[in-house]
Amino acid sequence: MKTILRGKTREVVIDTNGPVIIIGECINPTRRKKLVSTLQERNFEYVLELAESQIKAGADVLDVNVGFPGVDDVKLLPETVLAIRGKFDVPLCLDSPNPKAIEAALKVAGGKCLINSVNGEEKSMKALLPIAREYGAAIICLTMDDDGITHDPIKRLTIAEKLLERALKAGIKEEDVVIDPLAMAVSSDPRACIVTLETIRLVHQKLGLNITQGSSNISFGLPNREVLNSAFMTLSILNGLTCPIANPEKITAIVRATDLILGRDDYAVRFVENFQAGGS
Ligand code: THG
Repeated sequence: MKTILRGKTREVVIDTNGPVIIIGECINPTRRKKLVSTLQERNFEYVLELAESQIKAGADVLDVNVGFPGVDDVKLLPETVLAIRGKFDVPLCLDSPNPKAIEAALKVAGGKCLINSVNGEEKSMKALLPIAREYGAAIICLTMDDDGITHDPIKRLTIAEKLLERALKAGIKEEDVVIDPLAMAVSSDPRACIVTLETIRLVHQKLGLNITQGSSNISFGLPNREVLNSAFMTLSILNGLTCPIANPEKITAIVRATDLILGRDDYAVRFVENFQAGGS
């Protein structure tokens, strides 16, 4: 399965049989006070710094999340997208719970974006699937619905199947559906990661779709987050994860190593390139 995303001209292919595509997570106000204060002043210098450093570190796509209390994201998300677009030809993953902000951003983004995200709630599907169709965007589908979050991987698979069916009905192509199995903090639920890993395996095996996740979520509240995130990344990729949302400055080396081990990096070209670029 191939999901194609585009910046202005640059194309990125997320291929279930290809190397892992990293969606950079850092344009996100969670734990970044400086991002909130600069965005409040409509100063996009810091956003552009984060974009550049992530691309250098191996991000193929950038997640753009400008959510903080009191924000008018219908205005700010498109403004941020335009600032990034002015300097970088990279596909964008538009991360907002507000469908109006997503639509406003899609209007100015051009190329082919990834919408982050729809979920199995009726309200969410009704609002977002037509927008994805209208703008020709790909869409991340979270495996939760009106009953909330289930801890049963088979039920998460069933929600993924429902989302796929509804997306197809709305005129979205199968390859433009990307499933999120839900990665959550293992500090508060000891089975959180194993449920996610099993969901990845099932979605990969039964649906063959591309799979994303907010990989760094799992280590909230724990020390040595990098080590934990790395271990989880490797296991997730083995099970079928193809396009994690993660911090490229911390995760690219382990992703390249895993691709090499899994036979997706002939002659270790990408692994060596990342090492030579000083990447970790
Ligand atoms: N699924 C989807 N989208 C998402 C998430 C998801 N978007 C938001 C979030 N979850 C993923 N993004 C982040 C961004 C930052 C962090 C965690 C998740 C974070 N970063 C640490 C920091 O900046 O200090 C660094 C983490 C590290 O050690 O690498 O905590 O689940 N579809």
